[in-house]
Amino acid sequence: LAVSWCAEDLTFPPGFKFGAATAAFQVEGAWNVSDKGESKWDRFCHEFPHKIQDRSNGDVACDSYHQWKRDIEMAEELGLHFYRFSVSWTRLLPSGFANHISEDGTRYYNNLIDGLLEKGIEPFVTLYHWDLPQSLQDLGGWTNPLVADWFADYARVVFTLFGDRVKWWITINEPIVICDVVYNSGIMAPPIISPETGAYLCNKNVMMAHARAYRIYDEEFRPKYQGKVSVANHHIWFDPLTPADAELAELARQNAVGRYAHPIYSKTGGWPASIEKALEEVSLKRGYSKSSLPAFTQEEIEFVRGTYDFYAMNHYTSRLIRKAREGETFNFWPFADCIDLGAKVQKQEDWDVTSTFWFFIHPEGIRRQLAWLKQQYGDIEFIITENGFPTVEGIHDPIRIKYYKAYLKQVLLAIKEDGVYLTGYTAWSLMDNFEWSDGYATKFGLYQVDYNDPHRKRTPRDSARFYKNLIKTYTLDDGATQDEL
Ligand code: PNW
Repeated sequence: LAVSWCAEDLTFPPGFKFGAATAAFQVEGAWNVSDKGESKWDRFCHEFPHKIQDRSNGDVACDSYHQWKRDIEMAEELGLHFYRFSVSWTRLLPSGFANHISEDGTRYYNNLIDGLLEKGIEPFVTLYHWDLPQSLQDLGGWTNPLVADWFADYARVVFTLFGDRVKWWITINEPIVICDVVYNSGIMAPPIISPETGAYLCNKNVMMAHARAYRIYDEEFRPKYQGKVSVANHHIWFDPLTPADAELAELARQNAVGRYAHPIYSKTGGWPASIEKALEEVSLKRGYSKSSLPAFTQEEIEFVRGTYDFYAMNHYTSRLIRKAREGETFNFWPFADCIDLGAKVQKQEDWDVTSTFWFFIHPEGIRRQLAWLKQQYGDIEFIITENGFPTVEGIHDPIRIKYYKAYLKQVLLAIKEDGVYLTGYTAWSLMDNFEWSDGYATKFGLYQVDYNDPHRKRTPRDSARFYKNLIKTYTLDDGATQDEL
């Protein structure tokens, strides 16, 4: 596609909003301060230190529990329109259940929310970013259908406490990671490997839990607060390796995207038909009596369908898809291959690699993904709730700036050329933080965090200056430094 660029083309539409994100477990620390309960990630790091690259944990992390004023100051320095952060379930509900609400936890989030609003920055709040109470994990966690009840109770508490001031809500961050990555890989909490059962039980339960929270907001809180609620889905863009792999690539999209989006965003609801069929076939072939993908009742289909006010997408990278050859082995989905579809993934030769094994650079992927979503689910409002780049060290990060520029240029193309109704963009992350199984070794921050400093000093990287300038000027057009990745 040949596009001629003029200065105006590199400008974001008026009213477009820029933010940055973090998540509770990755930044807060204070894992057992006051009455806070234990989460599955606290347990995982303490019990299996070897599963974390630098044998670290979230006990102190960026100490945002104590440093929240500095976090707000950074958001203000950048000129962010919104700050996306998550609530720690066990900081607010130490037992995991709504029988007791922590005063300390309530105070912490009130301070953060009020402090942001004082500076004119909108709080954009995720209810669940992977830190399930260990008490609920002990009862089966996301594979137990009762999780929808527990999550609904928790959501109602959060909406009740903070709904007067928070207008933007994400129920659950990246269901595909909570289900497919967790139960296929063993590299995340809990380390239970159950690709043929656990991943699919979780899939349905997460859809139900999201819908319960959405319906609660819709019925009990929207009339007085008029906020917006969605779920943040993580999408890797899949391109076919050869034209012969086109059908398989589309099936892989339905498996990675459709299995988490179709029940909510499609006109018909429920699972994507192609996936329902493919997974039933493979389950029967494996000797199960029925599909591993649990069916929805008609009532459940209706209950989940339409439970969104906008589409929230996290996006970082792309893959090429091809048919597996006879006898080939599979790496775990969705970072890699999909054994259930007989699909192998690889990178395209000209895509640059990064310090992170799952992360290849392919800016066009973000545009293609948005166009595909619009074509599948219609002309709805989109917000990019995460996009960002990993490095291992340094305050000077030209490569991160290059990544942001290249991806944001594709975002502009999606808006201007493809007519995607995209109203906001979120950089991951405001600061370096606990990058799950990478520990503190992988850094996504616009701000560097000094983990040797007891106060976890934060220092802006060059990319922070780039982002600040973008938010101020609304344009990517900065002349000579406007280069391609
Ligand atoms: C997201 N993938 O995770 C999470 O929401 C963040 O907590 C995390 O720190 C960030 O991205 C960077 O890793 C990902 O399958 C989950 O490609 C899945 C993938 C990528 C990132």
